[in-house]
Amino acid sequence: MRLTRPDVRRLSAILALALGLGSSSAQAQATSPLEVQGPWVRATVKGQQATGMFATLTAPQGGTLVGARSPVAGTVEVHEMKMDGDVMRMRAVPRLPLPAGTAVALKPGSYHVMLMGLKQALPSGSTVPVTLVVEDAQRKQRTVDLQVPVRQQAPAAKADAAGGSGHDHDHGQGHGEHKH
Ligand SMILES: [Cu+2]
Repeated sequence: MRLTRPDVRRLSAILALALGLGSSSAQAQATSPLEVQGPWVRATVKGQQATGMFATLTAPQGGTLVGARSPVAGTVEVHEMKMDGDVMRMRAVPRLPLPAGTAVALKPGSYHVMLMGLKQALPSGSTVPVTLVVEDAQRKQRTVDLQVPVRQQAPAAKADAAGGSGHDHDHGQGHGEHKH
């Protein structure tokens, strides 16, 4: 191969853009306080009020996730799910710390971005715009715009399906009872 390193980097940027990954990976690394990997929103059916968005977040310089918004939802909050005895409970997390260079997983049964007051059904295969609001290491608020694919389940859910499926189910049901 006679490709030099810059060539390779340019090539992968072009590839990423061609694949529609530009906003979540290549561009984000150059200009954003936040790297977002594998974002997805759980599909909903008509009449469903809420769902979750998941992704792995890394703030290279460190920061804090302080909010999110989306045109498809009336209210968007960062939440955490935790077992409280036998009951799975969900609470709002107004400030989610993102230690420098550390991947923080938003995933079913744990942290998630909660989309509430949905204005439409979100079918699998569609795309949802989500903006994450991050306070960077200098305490400046920055926004990260994402186009998030809607899926029935996590992209690589098979490996931890045994531990995660029960929570997933509770998660979905819990959302319906969630009052805001
Ligand atoms: Cu939630």
